[in-house]
Amino acid sequence: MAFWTRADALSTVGRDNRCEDELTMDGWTGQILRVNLTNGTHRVETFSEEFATTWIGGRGFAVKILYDELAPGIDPLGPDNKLVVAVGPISGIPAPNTGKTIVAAKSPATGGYGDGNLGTRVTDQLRKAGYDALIVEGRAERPTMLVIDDDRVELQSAEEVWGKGTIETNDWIYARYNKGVGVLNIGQGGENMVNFAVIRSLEGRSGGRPGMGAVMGSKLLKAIVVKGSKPIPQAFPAKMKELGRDDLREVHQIDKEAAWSQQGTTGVLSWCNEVAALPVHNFRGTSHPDAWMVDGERVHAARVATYGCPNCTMRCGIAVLDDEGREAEVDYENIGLLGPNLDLYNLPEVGALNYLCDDYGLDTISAGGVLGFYADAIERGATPGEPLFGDAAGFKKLLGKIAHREGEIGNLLADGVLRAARAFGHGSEDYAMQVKGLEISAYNCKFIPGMALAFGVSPIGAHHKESWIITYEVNQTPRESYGRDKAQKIVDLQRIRGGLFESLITCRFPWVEIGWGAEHYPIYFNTITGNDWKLEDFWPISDRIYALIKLFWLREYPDTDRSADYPPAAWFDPANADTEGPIAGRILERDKYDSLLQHYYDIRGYDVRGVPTRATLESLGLGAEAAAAEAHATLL
Ligand code: PTT
Ligand code: SF4
Repeated sequence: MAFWTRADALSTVGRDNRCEDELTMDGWTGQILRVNLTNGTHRVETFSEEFATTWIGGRGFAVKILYDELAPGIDPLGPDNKLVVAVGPISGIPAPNTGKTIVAAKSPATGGYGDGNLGTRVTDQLRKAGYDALIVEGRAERPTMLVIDDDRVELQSAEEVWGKGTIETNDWIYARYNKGVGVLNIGQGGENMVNFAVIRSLEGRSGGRPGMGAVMGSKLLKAIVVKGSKPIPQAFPAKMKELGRDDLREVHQIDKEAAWSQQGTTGVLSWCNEVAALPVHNFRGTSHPDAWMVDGERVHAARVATYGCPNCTMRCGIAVLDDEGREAEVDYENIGLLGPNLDLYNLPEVGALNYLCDDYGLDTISAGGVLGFYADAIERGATPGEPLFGDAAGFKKLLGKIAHREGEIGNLLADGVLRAARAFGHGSEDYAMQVKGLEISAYNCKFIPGMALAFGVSPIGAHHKESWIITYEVNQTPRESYGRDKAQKIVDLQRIRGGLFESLITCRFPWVEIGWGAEHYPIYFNTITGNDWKLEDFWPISDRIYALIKLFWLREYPDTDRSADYPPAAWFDPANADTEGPIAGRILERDKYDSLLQHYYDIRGYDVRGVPTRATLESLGLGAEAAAAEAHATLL
């Protein structure tokens, strides 16, 4: 066990021209805590105001740090990878839904940049402890818990809970500290380095789909606990307090009136079923007559508890009882992929799979994708095995094997669908539902071109969070269109969802779900930082973040081409078209998808491979990064 006080504090990441006693700047603490698990040291580093306003926070800080500090080709599960936990200027401020944090690292699932966003008390506690980001590097010798208490940074043994699930681990931590501390922890999935292991925080909150939990596990880091007591630096604290209080009240009023408060994200299931967008039977089908049995109304009726992130009145985490009477928090993605995608239409059974994913610390989306793919591969004869679709008990057992990497199949499936498909062969890669190695979220886009492209060009692999164009596309545009307007809409959504919300950093649901205008966010930003920015001032920053993420991928995959931005072959296969329903006989068209992709590249200033051009990089202030990138690949 190592214990540190603020030992070798104050090295610098670009000085901020302030004296060392005065480390804060309005809106940011100006400090990053770096912890090395190999040698048990830590140091506090400062960053400049220029760094802050160039990258804002959250994903912006994370990609800049990882791009600068990770050598290309490192093993994502080796000691050279780094885990970045980062917040932003409005994180943790008492204003609507600001309790979110980014966790980021090189992804073991994709080999590229990976991150996730989760609600946690770490958000405000890290800021109150005096840091805008935490970098964890190296690898501990034994199972370890990192405890940050303002300036005190301590490594404690976590041997007692190694091998335990996230629920028991969380209780163990709460028994040692009061419940006000911020906690990030992993379960057996992370410990065993399952490629889609997530990090868990409060009840019902999970993040880091592309294996951020596995990165923690590879470092033998079971948990991070954060306590802080300092004020968060703000330009106009009294004004912010008043504004935040009024806006929290207003959001709550709107939310109470909205259908959202009844069903949360699960409300979208019946819509997906109706418009033929639901993943059924490993994405082979797009709707099912029994889907109503696991829809938002059923979830609302079965609700036994409600979970939420800090500073949130919308509290979207709805818990139902699973088939063993345990509380399971169900979201649309979880139900879609662990339910209809596996031919399961019994809510308590679906809840049980959800509960196990939470406790093992596995991503529900990828877990559902992996289970569905394996059942499909058996059915199609690509691999031997007993039929699995509809077999809740069989899927539960398999999840346990995956979480423990038990046996040949458990170990293989723990690597995700792409690697499993490569091992099975027999053309199974065509129906391995993933992009860049990350399993597709619960939207079946066999005839939704814009949303298919959104998965294709998501910067972390197939995640819906960057650009959820689907409702706009299906409800407001000709679904069969591959026009430039859809590519433009994707870029617009990426700028706000993947750029603004992921760097500021705050939950996007008030904006997405109840129409809380985006114009509120520059107001919060300005009140906290003392700046005078408009919404459009954030777009170049968003574009810069996306471009640097692209360079991260390019460095890892110098031979990349546009095929990396394609969804799986199943969505282009006429034999896979629905035979009845609203999209009967329709399927994505490859040449038209390619032209839509080209529109996207053109709007973004990327070349035909999907790589930002030198001119684009220079216009985004990434000239130095462009020059460095030339060492790995040619830029146009
Ligand atoms: C997110 C992904 C999602 S997206 C869901 S349901 W969703 C799944 N939830 C899981 C879960 O639960 N348990 C589990 N073991 N794995 C899970 N994996 C899946 O993780 C999440 C909410 C949701 S619920 C969404 S859309 C919004 N996402 C936001 C985002 O990305 N950014 C942002 N600024 N605000 C957001 N608000 C909403 O937050 P990942 P959370 Mg999660 C049980 O992290 O890696 O991005 O994957 O964060 O605090 O749980 O909130 O219909
Ligand atoms: Fe968390 Fe949901 Fe509230 Fe967003 S709306 S902050 S995800 S509880």
